[in-house]
Amino acid sequence: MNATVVIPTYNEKGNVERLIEILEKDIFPQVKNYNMNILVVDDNSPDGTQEVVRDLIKKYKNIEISVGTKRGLGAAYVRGMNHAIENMNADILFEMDADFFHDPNKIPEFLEKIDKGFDFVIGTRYSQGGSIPKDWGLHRKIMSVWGNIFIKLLFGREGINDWTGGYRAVKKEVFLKERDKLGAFTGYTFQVGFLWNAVKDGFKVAEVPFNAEDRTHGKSKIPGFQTIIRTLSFVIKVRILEVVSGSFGKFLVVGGIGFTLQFVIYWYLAHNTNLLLGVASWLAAQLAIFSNYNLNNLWTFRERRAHSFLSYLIKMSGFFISSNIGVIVIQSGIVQLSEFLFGRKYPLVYFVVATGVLLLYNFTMYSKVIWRRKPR
Ligand SMILES: Nc1nc2c(ncn2[C@@H]2O[C@H](COP(=O)(O)OP(=O)(O)OP(=O)(O)O)[C@@H](O)[C@H]2O)c(=O)[nH]1
Ligand SMILES: [Mg+2]
Repeated sequence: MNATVVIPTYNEKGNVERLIEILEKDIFPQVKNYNMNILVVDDNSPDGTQEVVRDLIKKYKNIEISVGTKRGLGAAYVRGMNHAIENMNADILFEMDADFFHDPNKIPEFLEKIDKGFDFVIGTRYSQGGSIPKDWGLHRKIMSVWGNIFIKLLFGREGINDWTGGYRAVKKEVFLKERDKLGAFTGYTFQVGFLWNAVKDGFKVAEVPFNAEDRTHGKSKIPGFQTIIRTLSFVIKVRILEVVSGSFGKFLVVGGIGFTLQFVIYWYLAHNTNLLLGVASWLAAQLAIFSNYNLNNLWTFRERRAHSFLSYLIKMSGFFISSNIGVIVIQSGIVQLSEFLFGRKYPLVYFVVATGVLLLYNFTMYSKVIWRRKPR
């Protein structure tokens, strides 16, 4: 198996030579079951990074360089990983900064995780055993810690504690699968977007904690405010899309249709008949339940839908019974109690309040069922 450490560089003359020497002399000899290679991805750094690397290429046989125009970190990684797979036969691709932010001593640990069957191994600064640089200014520490907490909370994926870090090892299959989506990502969005898409596609993620070190050479490119805003917008956008297209979104759409149906019928009965409002609400609910059952059966729970007509009827009876408990006890109950207490003056208010409480009740039941079926 071949592993290539892909190192993007922009003006890293002062770092890249030292890093490559350490990799070659101290780290690679510790790795027994992989052929280790290095690919420097330089975007025509004006400081002479390329010349330094070309000298090292003469010295070591396992180094290559890919030169191109500067189009951001995402584009550099896509170009580099393509090069590593096509020209260097890489099975495993490492992401690593040139500035010693990433402790090279951890490389063997990443490969152990790969050997255990993980597809995407991430270095983490935010779990036990990891840390951010002690000498970072307060401003940068706060941005880094809170940015990551925000992303972690929004994504809510257990066991992933560092979404923005750039120290990683991935199997080439992961890169090939996600490649087309990556070129457009810049800055942190590349790291977040790559990991997010891999997680969505079911690749297995493991973590390796490491202590990040601030650069001692070269210019620090403190992340611009815009970069951070762009990354956070990306996170919010993909999460909303996920919720809307997921079963919870479908549940809400189905419930919304049911609600509309029930409301129209209830409104008609309230104004055109002498039925007690509780009875009118209950009758209208029967149509909503019928609609909810069928839409959920055909759409939300498509994979688990009833296949024979008999099981369709049995499931529907169960659904009607459980739904009616909510509808009679909670919804009609509140509407009827309100009519007794306040008279027939505000049918709309009674109905909206009752339905709100019903929704909370349904949602609680729903998440309890979901929680029971998928214990994590
Ligand atoms: N090829 C290429 N490499 C880049 C580009 N931007 C950054 N890099 C490299 O990517 C790695 C990470 O960038 P850094 O400049 O260290 O960014 P940072 O870690 O957020 O900030 P500092 O460490 O404080 O500078 C370094 O090795 C950079 O040289 C780019 O546009 N093209
Ligand atoms: Mg850095």
